[in-house]
Amino acid sequence: MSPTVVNDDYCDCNDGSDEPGTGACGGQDATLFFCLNEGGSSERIYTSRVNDLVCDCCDGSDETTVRCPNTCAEEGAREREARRLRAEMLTEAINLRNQASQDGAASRVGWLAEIKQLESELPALQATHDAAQAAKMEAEEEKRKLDQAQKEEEEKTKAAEEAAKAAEEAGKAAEETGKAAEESAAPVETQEASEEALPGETESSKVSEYAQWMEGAEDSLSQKADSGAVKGDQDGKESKVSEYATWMEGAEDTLADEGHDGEDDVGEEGLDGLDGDEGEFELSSIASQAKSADAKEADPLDAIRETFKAAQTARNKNMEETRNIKKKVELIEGKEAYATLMDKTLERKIGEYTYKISFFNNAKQEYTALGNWEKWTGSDTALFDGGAQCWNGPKRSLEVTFECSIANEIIEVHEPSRCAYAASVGTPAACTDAELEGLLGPLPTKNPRFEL
Ligand code: MAN
Repeated sequence: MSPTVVNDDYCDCNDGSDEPGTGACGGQDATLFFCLNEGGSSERIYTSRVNDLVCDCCDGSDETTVRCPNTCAEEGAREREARRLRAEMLTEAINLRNQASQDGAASRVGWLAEIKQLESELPALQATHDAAQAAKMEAEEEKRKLDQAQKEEEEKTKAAEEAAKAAEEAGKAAEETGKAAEESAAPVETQEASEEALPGETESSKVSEYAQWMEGAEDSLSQKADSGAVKGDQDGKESKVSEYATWMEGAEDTLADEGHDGEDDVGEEGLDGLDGDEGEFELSSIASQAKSADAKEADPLDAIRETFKAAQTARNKNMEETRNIKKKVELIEGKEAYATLMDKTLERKIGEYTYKISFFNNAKQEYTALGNWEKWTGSDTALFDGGAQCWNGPKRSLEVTFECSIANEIIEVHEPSRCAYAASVGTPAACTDAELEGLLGPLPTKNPRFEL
């Protein structure tokens, strides 16, 4: 191409390279107009801005037809002051970051030591747990057996009570029979057989024993009715009858008081009438009930269970602490300066909502969950997700971008799409040495912003 086509105010090349000094090739960003801006920051601008009658460069070099005053010295001074202030803040922030980084590293060492300690304590806690668990299982098995035995005993007692009741009824029937016999003056039978049939009175033989005895008593009563002598008989059967009657009276009271459920206390009257072997039988049943009531109050198994629970809690606590500390260690791996945010909640009201971000746990918009800490997504970005379900939308989530700042603070929160939030969080941890170095050097050349 002939050199005459350069800056002839006619665009010959698509990349605008033939018109760097005119606006003829506007609309492309491959070739930009450069203003030196002596005393200020040099700048590249779109060629469409050249000779558009608007002063863009502080030295006025982009306009040939209008006179632009040179403002570079003032602009340069303002920029240098802004950079100086930023560098000052950054120097302080970097000191804070370095301190935080050291503290984070120290915390990490401490956490690793804690993990080691916890892990060394775990085997003993586990052993105690296992022993307590075995003791509990053994005691429970023992109790199960005892309960079973007690149940059987209770069933036996119940059966005996029922038998006694039946006996009472039979007794009444016998009395009636006796009366009838008396009335009809039936022939007297011998008593020998029934006398022989009275064995030692044991609980188990009580029913049949009673039946046998009752037969004899019946006979005896008929006989006595005949002879007119009820008292003072030498063979003692009459005393047996009255003894039974006394016992029965007591037993009746006892049963009435017990209500047959074995739960209520037995009244004194229930015990008064008890006498002899039958009495002992009832007493032992009452005693066993009382015993089981006591057992309810202070079951030794409770203590064994408590011991196990305590051992389990201690073991689980150890394991949970280890897990939590390991999480912390992982979280700040390579990001030690961010340890200052650990367990810290930053809060800021933006628009109608107060946002709360708790590191590294969860984020909230008022009481609405924006999510739980999920992970780092980059060197200075992170994600909270799984928050409250958005009506007709996704679960809420929050993306955090960390920015260099002198303090830990929420700078901004917005909602780029419904229920997907983005926060900018300032922290010294995000400050870089590179930025400070840049600020301490010469003013950089400005480039156009491409968001146009
Ligand atoms: C609430 C807030 C808003 C969100 C809507 C979605 O009003 O959480 O941020 O956009 O719910 O319904």
